[in-house]
Amino acid sequence: MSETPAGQTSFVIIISCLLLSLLICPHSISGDAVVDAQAGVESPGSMVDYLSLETADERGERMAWWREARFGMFIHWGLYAIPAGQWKDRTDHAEWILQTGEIPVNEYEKFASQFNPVKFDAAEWVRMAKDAGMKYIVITSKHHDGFCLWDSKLTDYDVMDATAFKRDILKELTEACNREGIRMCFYHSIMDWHHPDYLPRRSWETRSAEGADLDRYVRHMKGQLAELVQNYQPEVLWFDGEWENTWNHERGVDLYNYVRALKPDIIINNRVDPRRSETYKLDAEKELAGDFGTPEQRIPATGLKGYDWETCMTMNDHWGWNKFDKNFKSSRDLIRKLIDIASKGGNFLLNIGPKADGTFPQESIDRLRDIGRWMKVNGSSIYGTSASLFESLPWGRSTTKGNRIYLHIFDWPQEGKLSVPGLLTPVKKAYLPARPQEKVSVESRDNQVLVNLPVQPIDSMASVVVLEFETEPEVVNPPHILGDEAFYPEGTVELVSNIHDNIHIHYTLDGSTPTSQSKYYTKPLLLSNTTTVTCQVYRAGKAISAAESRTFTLATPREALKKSGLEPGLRFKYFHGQWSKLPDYNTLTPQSTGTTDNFDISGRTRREDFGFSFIGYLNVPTNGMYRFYLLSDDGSKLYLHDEPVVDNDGEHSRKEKEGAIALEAGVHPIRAEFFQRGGEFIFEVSWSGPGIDKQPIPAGVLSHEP
Ligand code: FHN
Repeated sequence: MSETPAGQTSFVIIISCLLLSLLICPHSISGDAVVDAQAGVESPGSMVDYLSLETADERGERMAWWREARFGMFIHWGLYAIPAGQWKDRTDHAEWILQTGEIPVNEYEKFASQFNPVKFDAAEWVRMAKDAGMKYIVITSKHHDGFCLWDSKLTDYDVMDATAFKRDILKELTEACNREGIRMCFYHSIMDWHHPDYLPRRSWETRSAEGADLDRYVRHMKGQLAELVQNYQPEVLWFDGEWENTWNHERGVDLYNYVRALKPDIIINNRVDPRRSETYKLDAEKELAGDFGTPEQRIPATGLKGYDWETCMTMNDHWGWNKFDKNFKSSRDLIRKLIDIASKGGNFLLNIGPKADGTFPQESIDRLRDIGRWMKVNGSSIYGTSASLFESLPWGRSTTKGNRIYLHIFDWPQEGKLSVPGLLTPVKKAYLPARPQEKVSVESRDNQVLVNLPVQPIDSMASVVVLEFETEPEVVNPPHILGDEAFYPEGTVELVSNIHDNIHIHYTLDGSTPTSQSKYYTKPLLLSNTTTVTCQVYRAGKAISAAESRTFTLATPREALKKSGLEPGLRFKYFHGQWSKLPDYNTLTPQSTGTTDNFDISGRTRREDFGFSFIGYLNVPTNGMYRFYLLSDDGSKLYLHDEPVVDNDGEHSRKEKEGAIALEAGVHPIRAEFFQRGGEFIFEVSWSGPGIDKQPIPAGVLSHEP
């Protein structure tokens, strides 16, 4: 793809505007030059649309190094390292301390004069990342607090002008990375709690928003991104802080294209776009900007199939340095998380929160060293691999690369006999990367392969066995048994195999293991009673997969209540409080109460630390199985007859959970609870049922006691 001339032109305009604007714009009180950094640059949206123009091959070429790398270091470092997690009587803060400690900006700025990390050694940081087997580093160029770790011409609120340190941290790190062949990447927060033009202000702030101009802030942010990209050539722009109501999809797409125009081969995460979910999907009706998904502090159960994705995770419980937080994950846990992520086709971005003096916490150093030892021997089972061909392995994980399968053994088999189910391709040879000289024999038995290993585990962290084949290996997994666990009045079950040539799926309905004489699957099974379905894949009359079994239950509809005189809508209670999961609202005094048409949280009076409880009745049109859905950020729960039907509790980004219950036609007591801690928030209650496609529960079926 050719570089867009406009991209070059706009950059020249950007820099000339920067220089011109610095001559005419006074610094604001907060140290941010209120600079119209992008005055004269093409208006947003006039950028080349990289999202739709790029072909799959071009994208594959651009993503190649990132997919090969699989493992990177995240670094959260900035002024927040100075308080080290403590503010007044609380010690659970970190990089959010300005917000969680409600520290006024002009108070927080004082940390800058204390920031002098004299022990900072970029070469040492990069060496520790490289020795740990990490291939890229993502560091916070600017976190939500707005403080810049590079010499920005667009603000004095940076390490060169506001601190005694006066060294360009990003420049030193970039040079060290270039020397060591490590890819330098920048985290950059869209949300900026310092810049006078960023909106919204924090709910507790007294700093005036008078004259704030978000479009001017966006031009400022683009100007700084131009500095970062042009001066340091990062390989990834890792956006964050995209969830506030002033940022939207259009701005995200524009920013994505703007940064691509600055450096067409750069990779950008999905947090440039508030539409991000944990999958990354570029489809017509719901285009998402961004090149990879970013599940945080979690590993998606089956990965994000068909997408590029990266789990980011802390070693303890905080991103930024908190000297009180000793809850570090063990080296073994971190190695097994790396393996688990790679076995699902993802990257692992493991975080370090350096101390104010510029050193890594010793606990982090120790874990990096242990991981490096393991990676030195077994890194080939991670780098450049793709997801496991096995849907699950009872003793561990696996990854795939060409004509090799890497087995990662967490639980060592009895007498060293490792069973590998469903391998259809003969094994050419097997060996141990940790003991290349040692012979490893393999034998085939029924529908599994037995690998004869030493009696004792090879590596307590995780042992790797390589299986090599003449061609790319083929694996048959146990059939999928698809259907709703509980059904009423009838249930439908489908049996699906991951392979299709010359096979039958034989099954039984009495819990016994099928044989070649059992019925085989030709169309969906119709159930009218509680049934256990057991099935197995057969080829030429022989079982080639493990058996799979699932029980489906005929549900008894909950009886409707005899109610009259109900009034339309729900009762609600609104609460203030800070929770990490739903409290027992019955024990709390509400800020306000009232009635509302629906599960409506617009009555909130702030953006953080609030909750709702909605109570009333749901009028169900006919007997049947009803499915309920809760989409929320943060936590939520739905009850019918005081029985939890959907549990989406906890602090999390937007996430939907569902649950089903059989109901008789008529009125049923319903209760929904929600809480919001910080960041983006959303709360939606939907349902589906006989003749009802998935939709928000309409007001017309909700009522409450008068
Ligand atoms: O608010 C940030 C948080 O401080 C941290 O940077 C994480 C890392 O991915 N991202 C946001 C929370 O999702």
